[in-house]
Amino acid sequence: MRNFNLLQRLLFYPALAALLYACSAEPAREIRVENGWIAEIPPMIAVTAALMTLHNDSDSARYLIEASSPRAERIEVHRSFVVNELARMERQSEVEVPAGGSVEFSNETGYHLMFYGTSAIHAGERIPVELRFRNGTVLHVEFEVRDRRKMG
Ligand SMILES: [Cu+2]
Repeated sequence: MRNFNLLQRLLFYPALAALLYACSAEPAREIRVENGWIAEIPPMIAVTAALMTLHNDSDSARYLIEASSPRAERIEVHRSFVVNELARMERQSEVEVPAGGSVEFSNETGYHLMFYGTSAIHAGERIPVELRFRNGTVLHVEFEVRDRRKMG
């Protein structure tokens, strides 16, 4: 019995240490958001869009799958494009952030976060946003609200 306990302890502590290390060190650093911001919207309009740059400092691709905020009923990941001179946008099930690389959410790439059911937000406010990745990473960030005429 004593030998069994010793074996258990030898197996258990490294496993626990690895788990604690994974919890404390893994999630936050490998993916980061730069320059996240949301377009200000006038009262009575409940839809707006947010832009950002996602950086992946890890050595494998990461995939953004979901976003949410206490200030929006829901957020969808979109990409806009032009078909027959008409602007369209399409929901994305995931956006790849390449290993050691980045993805811009901008007017150039068309990627944006679409906020639905947003109460009036004003330039200068900071809005908490949660970003979820396919590998389980959850990122809590703040987006600054800016005048939409400066969007792009
Ligand atoms: Cu959209």
